[in-house]
Amino acid sequence: PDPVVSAIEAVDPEHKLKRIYLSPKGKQLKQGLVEDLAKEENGLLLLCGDYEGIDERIIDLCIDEEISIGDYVLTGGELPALILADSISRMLPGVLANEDAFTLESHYSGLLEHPQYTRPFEWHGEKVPEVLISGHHANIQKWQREQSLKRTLERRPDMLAKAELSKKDKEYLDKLKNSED
Ligand code: 4H7
Repeated sequence: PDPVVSAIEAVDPEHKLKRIYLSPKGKQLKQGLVEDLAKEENGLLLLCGDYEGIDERIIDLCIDEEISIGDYVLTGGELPALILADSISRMLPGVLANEDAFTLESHYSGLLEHPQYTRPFEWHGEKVPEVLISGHHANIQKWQREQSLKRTLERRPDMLAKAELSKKDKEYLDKLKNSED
């Protein structure tokens, strides 16, 4: 254990950083945890294990939090560390080019995102939905919200239980569910 602990202490001699170990048996990374970690004032220390991981006593004595990026096996904790760093850095002020896009789009609703379209209007016989080129902002927002709800119901119904849903959202979902049967 000594070389690993020497490395940790060289980086963070006074234990000012939140020390995180990336491992498959950690707490699963979710957007809520990303947002909490983004608020961490002093920054993070990310420790990556390779081969069979590290001596459990290092985790017991030196690590604040053990995190997994999901239920699959990798050869090392380096890619999980990069994924964690990416998810957190996009929450920090000044990282995304468009600050407005940051506040609007990354406010995490707990729903899947609606489809996106670019130009041209028609491509390989496929058209962009008319409402999106109408210029009618309110109708566009309504369409996008409904697409998010529809996709989440179809692909990740488990997410709906925790999502922030308005009365209108719930009415739309009921309509979809009733049209299924
Ligand atoms: C720490 C402990 C993270 C790091 C054990 C790391 C998946 C994730 C690793 C291991 C990781 C994740 C030991 C797990 C050897 C695989 C065959 C490196 N894999 N190993 N096992 N999901 N691998 O965040």
